Amino acid sequence: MDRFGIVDDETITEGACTDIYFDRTVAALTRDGRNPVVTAEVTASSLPGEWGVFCGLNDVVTLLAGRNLSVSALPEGSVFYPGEPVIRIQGPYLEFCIFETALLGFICHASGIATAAAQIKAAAGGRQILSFGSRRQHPAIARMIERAAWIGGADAVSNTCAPKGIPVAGTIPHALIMCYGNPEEAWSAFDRTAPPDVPRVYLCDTYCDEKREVLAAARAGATAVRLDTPRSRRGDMRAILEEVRWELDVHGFEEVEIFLSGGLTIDDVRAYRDIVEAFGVGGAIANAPVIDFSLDIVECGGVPVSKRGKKSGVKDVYAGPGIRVVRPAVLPAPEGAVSLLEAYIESGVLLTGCDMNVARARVLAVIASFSASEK
Ligand code: PCP
Repeated sequence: MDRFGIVDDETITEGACTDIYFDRTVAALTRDGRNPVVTAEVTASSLPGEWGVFCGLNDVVTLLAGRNLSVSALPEGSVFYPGEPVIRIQGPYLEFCIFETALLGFICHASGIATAAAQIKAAAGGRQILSFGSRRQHPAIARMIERAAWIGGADAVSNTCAPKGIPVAGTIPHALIMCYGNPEEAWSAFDRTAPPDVPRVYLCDTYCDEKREVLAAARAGATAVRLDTPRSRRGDMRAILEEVRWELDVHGFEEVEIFLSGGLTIDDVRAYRDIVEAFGVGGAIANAPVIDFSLDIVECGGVPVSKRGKKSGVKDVYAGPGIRVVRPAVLPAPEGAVSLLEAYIESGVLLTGCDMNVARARVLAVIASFSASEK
């Protein structure tokens, strides 16, 4: 079934979602009876910022478990830097040749989203980030998007297909206000039907000036007001936000929080984090540039090899106090440093899975250490 242009799980699992040159490679090697034992590494030579968040390993281990391969990797949610191998695969080349396309697709996309979410979360300085962007991508990958956004540090996500355990947040669209013809009736209808634990966040930009609508919302019982002011009306968004805050405070609604959404960038989050309690971020997370990972054979038949521009031989990533370095795995670890690569598959046997909450905790710990070192 490809009613929505979707490649199904089975096609991916059997290696049929691949670049055709891998089919040609399999044909050539099989005909000539060649299937060398190799080590391949996955690295990114450059990143959208200084660091990236590694994500999508869950799908890689699902794809490769049960094959005659051993796989080590940085744990999901690890912050990584250009040139560091994030995955190491060892075994007969034909065991994974046709899976390269899907494997890279999994991690390029998920890591791009997790990296953007983490950079935005770091910029938010403790304010909430909500992932609102699953509508910016094909619905078939909504679960992957929300998982990656969560691992990257988003506090909640909007898509109801998010993996179980991720908080799903959202209140009302402009459509509800259109259906009632005025915000007051729409807010009231939402209030009467939403479960009690759903925060009463009222959308306040539909027909009138924000300042007027937020006061009406506060009087109607809003716990927060959401401004989704269209680009054409923004002018000076900072001034609008300050005015809204002022009017809420002066009318006795100091506890009513301000949420902001609509085309937000990381710079907007940085610019308004002192006055906005939560940001709904769509495209800036869901449409994040992919991380350009590539997979290269670095050892063939026990001999270090590489194409031009790449370093041959099996590598390891080491970290310790003041140390972060990639070294040939044949050399001893630098003093005081430990290898960051962990075994996930040993001769086909899956050793451990990837827990999204553990991965997220890793990201949040690094973000906290970055902001501590900025102080
Ligand atoms: C949606 C929602 C958020 C948007 C998406 C986040 O906008 O209101 O603000 O995505 P973005 O960061 O990529 O803009 P609309 O499509 O305007 O939805 P609606 O009018 O139904 O609220």
